[in-house]
Amino acid sequence: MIGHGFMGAAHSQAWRTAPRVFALPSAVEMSAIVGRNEAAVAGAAAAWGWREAASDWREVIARDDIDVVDIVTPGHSHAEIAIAALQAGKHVLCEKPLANTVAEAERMAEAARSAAERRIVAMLGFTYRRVPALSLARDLIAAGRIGRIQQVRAAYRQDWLVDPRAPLSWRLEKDKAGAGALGDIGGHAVDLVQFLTGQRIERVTGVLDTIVTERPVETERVGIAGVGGDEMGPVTVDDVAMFTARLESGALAGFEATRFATGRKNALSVELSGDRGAIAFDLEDLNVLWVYDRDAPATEQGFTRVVVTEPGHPYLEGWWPAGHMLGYEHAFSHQVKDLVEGIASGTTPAPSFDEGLHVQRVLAAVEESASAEARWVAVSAGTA
Ligand code: 4PW
Repeated sequence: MIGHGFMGAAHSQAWRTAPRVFALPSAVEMSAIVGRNEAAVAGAAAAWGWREAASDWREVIARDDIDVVDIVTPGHSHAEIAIAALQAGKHVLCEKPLANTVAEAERMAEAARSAAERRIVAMLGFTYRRVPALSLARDLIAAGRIGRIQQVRAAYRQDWLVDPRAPLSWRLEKDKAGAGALGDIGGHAVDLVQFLTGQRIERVTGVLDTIVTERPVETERVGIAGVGGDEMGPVTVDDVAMFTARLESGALAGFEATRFATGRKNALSVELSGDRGAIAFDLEDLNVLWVYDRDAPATEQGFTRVVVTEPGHPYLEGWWPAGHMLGYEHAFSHQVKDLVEGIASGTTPAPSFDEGLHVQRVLAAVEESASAEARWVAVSAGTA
């Protein structure tokens, strides 16, 4: 594992847990965790169950006893590490976003395509696809249960930046994060809509906004928000992104990504409206999928609350008896399960780097649209 922040903890937990819950085709050995801060990475190794801590990722990637490289660093280092690992013949799991720029993402996708010829797997960590309710949603949509999708609404809403004193963590620095709410959480919404509909986004129009332009420089990294001091620094990314998109079928999708949705903690929500029914989901209630069937008798119409905790639901076979809930961390174990199975069969599990590249292109198109002044149409002042 390269990196040892929040995502390092989440992925480590999954590497420990998945082999105990699912019958995996290969054993998992948590060999080494890598980071520049020696004390911090040694602490992470001990706390999360890695056999050793290391400080040079190039040395670790070159080792014969390493088969898989899990990249959980900020986006600006993904391309260099992932390409080197694939070229060294290692399977790669890369946290989202694939990269910070389309050019980097293109090089990564190219490296993944050539690695695939050697049965080397390169998987991208858009983990929410593996929340059972969302996997179920995908299955229902693919089976035609809501018919032709005519409109989609997707939002990823958080509120950890509402406080203007919340510090300037790396997620607010363009050179490390690539983009703000747009890239960090909007990318999840884009991936989810493309995953659920099975369609790519072809056109977008959008706006970006930075509500608080200066914040205290981070003095200590704690969780996502961190701790700040007296020194101030500029926010170089967006706080809010709102955009509309046209899918391959022509259907319209509306998107919102924000860290200023006061009261919304981690609300990734999606609603898909079809000509036979509809599906709705909110990550803040992640065991539930709302399903609407237009064929039900008029007297019984309404969204049905499906509790996705039965052994027959996706990924549920390994967990608890029927009716027992899952949480945020479980999707990471499902990701490890699919990755290890993919490695054993020589097939890259979705999302591939090519899918990540397309998400990156969508985000870049939103940025381009947002920077084009021409999109704003002034409302006429009128005379009355
Ligand atoms: O990928 C996202 C992050 O960068 C996450 O799913 C949530 O928002 C948690 O942290 C940020």
